[in-house]
This record gives sequence, C-alpha cells and structure tokens, in this order.
Amino acid sequence: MKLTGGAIVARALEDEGITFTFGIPGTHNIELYDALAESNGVRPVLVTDEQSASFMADGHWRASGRLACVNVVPGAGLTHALSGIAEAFMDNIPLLVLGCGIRQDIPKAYQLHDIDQLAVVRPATKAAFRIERGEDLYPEIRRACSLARAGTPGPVMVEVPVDLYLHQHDVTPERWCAPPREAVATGAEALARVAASLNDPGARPLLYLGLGAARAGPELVALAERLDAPVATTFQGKGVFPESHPLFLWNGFGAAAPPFAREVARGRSVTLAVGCRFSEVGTGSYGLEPPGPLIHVDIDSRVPGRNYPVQQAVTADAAAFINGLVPLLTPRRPNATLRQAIAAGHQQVWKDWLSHQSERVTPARLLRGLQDGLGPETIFTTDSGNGTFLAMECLRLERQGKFLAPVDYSCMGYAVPAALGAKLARPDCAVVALAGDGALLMTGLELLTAVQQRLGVAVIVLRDRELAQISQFQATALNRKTASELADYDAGGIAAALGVEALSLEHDGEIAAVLRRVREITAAGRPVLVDVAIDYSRRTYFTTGVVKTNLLRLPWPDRLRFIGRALTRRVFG
Ligand SMILES: Cc1ncc(C[n+]2csc(CCOP(=O)(O)OP(=O)(O)O)c2C)c(N)n1
Ligand SMILES: [Mg+2]
Repeated sequence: MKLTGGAIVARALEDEGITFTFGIPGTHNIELYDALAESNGVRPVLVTDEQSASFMADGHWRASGRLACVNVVPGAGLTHALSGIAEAFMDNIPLLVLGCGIRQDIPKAYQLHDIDQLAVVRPATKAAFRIERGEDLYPEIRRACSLARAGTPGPVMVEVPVDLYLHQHDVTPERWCAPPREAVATGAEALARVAASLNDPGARPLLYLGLGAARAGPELVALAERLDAPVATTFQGKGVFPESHPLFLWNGFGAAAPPFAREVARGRSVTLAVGCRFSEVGTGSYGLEPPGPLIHVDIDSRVPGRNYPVQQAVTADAAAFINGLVPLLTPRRPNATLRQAIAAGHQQVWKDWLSHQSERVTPARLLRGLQDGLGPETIFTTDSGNGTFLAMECLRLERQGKFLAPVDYSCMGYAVPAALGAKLARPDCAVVALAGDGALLMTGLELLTAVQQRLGVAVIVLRDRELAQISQFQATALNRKTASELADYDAGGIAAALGVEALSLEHDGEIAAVLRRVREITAAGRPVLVDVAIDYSRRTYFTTGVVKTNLLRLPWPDRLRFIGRALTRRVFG
C-alpha cells in the first residue's frame, strides 16, 4: 500500500494514543498537518509561540500521564520549543518532539531553517534521531514514544525530513505493531537487605519521596504506615503522598523547610529516598542532610549516590520495589508523640501564614480560597518565581498530578501553557495557572489559544510589579534591586485584547466573590484572567532558607563582603 509520510506519522500517533499535537505548521510539515486534519484521534493545536507547545505537552502529561506531541518546523520552531523541551528533560517528563528536517532529496545548501538541530537538542533530550527511510517512519516513531516513557521518562526528538513527509512510501500496515516492552528492574535482590535495615527495632526511618515514587500509588501510604515514618516529598513529588495524612511532614526537610519539619527530620535515624534526585531546587540549594544512613532507590542507576553518599543504592522501579518491600516490613505501632509534633507543626505554619494581615491579597488566603472554592480535583500550574514556593507551602494536595511546576530547569513562562495542556488532558478538572507578572509577559498571549480551544482555565496573575523571586534575593543579600522591577502594564487590557474576561482582586475580602465569578466563566468553557494585588512581604520558608544556606556556604571573606555591603547600603543608602 502507498501512503505519504504525513499519513504514516499520523497513524503512528493514533496508535500511540496521542490525542494532541502542539505547534505551528510550516512548509516542511504541511503534509503531516493535512493528514492530522483527517485523523479522528489526533487534534493539532495551534499555539502562539512554540515554547508554549512544549510546555503544553508537558502539562498534558503531568496532569494525565498521557503522552503528547510537540510538532514543529526545523530550526526556528525547534529552538523556540527548546525551553520547554529542556524543562521536560530536567523534570523527567516524556514528550514526543516531532521535528522536521530539511530536504534530503536534493544536494542543496543554505536551505530554509537549516541548522544542525539534532546537535542543538541532544543535551536536552533522552534521545534524538533522524528517520532516513519512509518504511522506518511508523516503527521509529513508536520506538521514540516508548523510549520517552521508559525508565526515567524524558523528551525524545525525531527528525522527519520534509521529503519523507511529502512522498509516498510502500508500506504494509498489517505488519505494524507496538515495540516490545522493556523489562522493569524490580530491585528484588536488595529487598531483604533494605527490609532488615528498616526493621531494626532502633531504626527511626524518614521517607523522602520524589515524582518517581508516584508509580507506587497508594502503596506509599502502606509503606509510611508500616514504618510509622514521617514523609517528606520533593517539590516535583508534591501530592504523591496525601498531605492530609498525619505522617505528612513537608515538601523538603532542610533549611528551606519550617522549623518543625527540620526538627522532626533531625530526630530520624535512617532515610529511605525513593524516586528523587536531591536536585538543587528540591533540596533548597542542597541545604539538607538526610538523617542517618541513606537508602536510595531510583530507576536510574546513576542517581543514587550522585549528590549524597548512600549506604544502600537500589536500581528499581518504585512501584515494583515498594510492592515487594511492604510485606517484608514489621508493622510498627503509631508513635503518638511524632504525630503530635507533625500536627502541631502544621498548625504553627498556618498560624504564621495567616497572621500576615495586609490591605492587599495575602498568599495563604488566596491559595486556601482557591482550594476551597474550586475543589479537590483542581490542578495547579505554577511558574518559575515566588508563586511556586508559595503554592508549595500553602496548598495541601491529596494526589499527584495536581501540582505542575517547572522545578529543575525552572523556566519562566511555564504556567499558562502548561495549564492549557492540563485542561485539554483533564477537561473534568478545574485548572488554575499561578503566573507571576513577569512570567505572564512571556507566554500570556497563549490565552488566545485558550479562547480558540474553548478552555475554561483560570489564570491568576500574581501582580507585584517585580521579578520577586530575584528582587527578594537582591534585597536580602545586596540591599539593592537591579533590573528586577517591572515596568507597569495593564494585564486586564492584554486579556481584553485577546477576548478574555479579566477580574481584579485587590484584597482578601474579595476572594470568595471573585472565585464565584471565576467558576461561572470557566464552567462556560471560557478562560479568565484574575489580576491579583498580591502581598509578597512575608518571605517563604524556602526563600529564607535558601538565602541562609547560600550565605553560609560562601567562604568567610565573601560572606563578610556580602554582609558588609548590605549593611553599608542599609545605613548609607
Ligand atoms: C526564562 C527565565 N529567565 C529568568 C529566570 C530567572 N528568574 C527566576 S524567578 C524570576 C522572577 C519571576 O518574576 P515573576 O514572574 O514576576 O514572578 P514573582 O517571583 O514576582 O512572583 C526570574 C527572573 C528564569 N527562571 N527563567
Ligand atoms: Mg512578579
């Protein structure tokens, strides 16, 4: 049978269960777009800038666990998409990046968009390869998708030369099939050893869970209860363990966590870390020390021991390992003192957050209001900025897939497009983007896509007229803000120009009424922008902890220089 490359690729996407491609078409992939128009299963979504395409595909996965496709033209489309590809790479989110290549059928130089794009994208992908022959299109695209999902997930780029898309190829679809599944490492050989360490009657374990642990699902609760261990998660892992559980400690446990979490962690004698990497952001600039010997389980053998010395390194899939481990653990009786310390600690955190009164909107009341007003299924996307840390500290989430944050690449511009991807994946859930007023300037125009796709997302713009996450560091460490104060702009005016309704939220007293209106608008399938006069004057535990950690890490002469400079400026201006 003869099919164009476009039709073959569309079929491969359908068979992978991919329902959305995100991108902007160009001359190189018009044949693919034309084939997608014929497809019942795959919907091509037009974006305003390709960086949003990769953020949308990322948000789609994080909200649903379903793969989406970034569909871009060579060079220019790919470099725009690169920020989101790199975010997905560092945060371990699978994407199929469907790039186009220049034509291979004529030996001409200086072709449109021609750069060595595989070289550009290689450091930000799990794999990147070009398909050379029409008959390879179907199996290679399916192989790319399974590679993206396998082991530690990540983006995989496939370059399809334009002539392969355009030409017809002899293929036998009856022979097309899914690639074989790879065997999963279970860590069975380590189970007895790990169980023995944890079953020691004197052992007081701490559990530290990352996004990689999510696959273990409810078994994580069984694990924590058997061990009677407090549970800290990474930022990425926020929600993998129910945060209303009496053993939930915090998203972290070091200098960037509140005092109670640090204290509880200090009292533990062994750490079991699962599906996490002890990355810089998650650890608050490596401002934590796992208590006692570290047992570190990860699907990637290069991870355990990379940042913190391990006593036991286990290469295993979290679900397989934890399923094997739980039955081997001797159940412990609940320690009432420990649970009380955790409960009292959380109460104190809320007291501290809520004691912050202001004429503007206070973050804790806003975030609580959003949770209460929009319900437990709400998906939150955050951006690189103060909003991520506020959301981390003030939201209490019961499951994973509800906190979508650009953590390790920490790329501004994530929140709005990721929210659109999440809404397309989970139309049944309320979706809230918490965007800084700096970040909104990067990808806020994507609200136009929300209008076009009829997506009822709420974009909450945290208006402080600064790049706060940076200006707060500058103010604390340097007592001077440089290039971090934003020129003022009319966020509601931008929304209006895109056909999006805008609301303004000036003080806490308006939260409930504004959220009622947000519910009405989004329920009608329309996006809404809420311009929030946020009060950032109370620092997050995270920012305070990270400033301290970094200051203490400086050699003495630099530490004194920093402190001296800040003091001099404070006194003399
Ligand atoms: C693409 C990119 N550029 C710069 C930065 C550095 N950066 C991190 S947070 C931040 C401030 C973001 O400001 P805004 O969006 O207003 O959020 P706020 O912190 O004020 O809530 C900046 C500039 C980044 N993370 N990503
Ligand atoms: Mg700001």
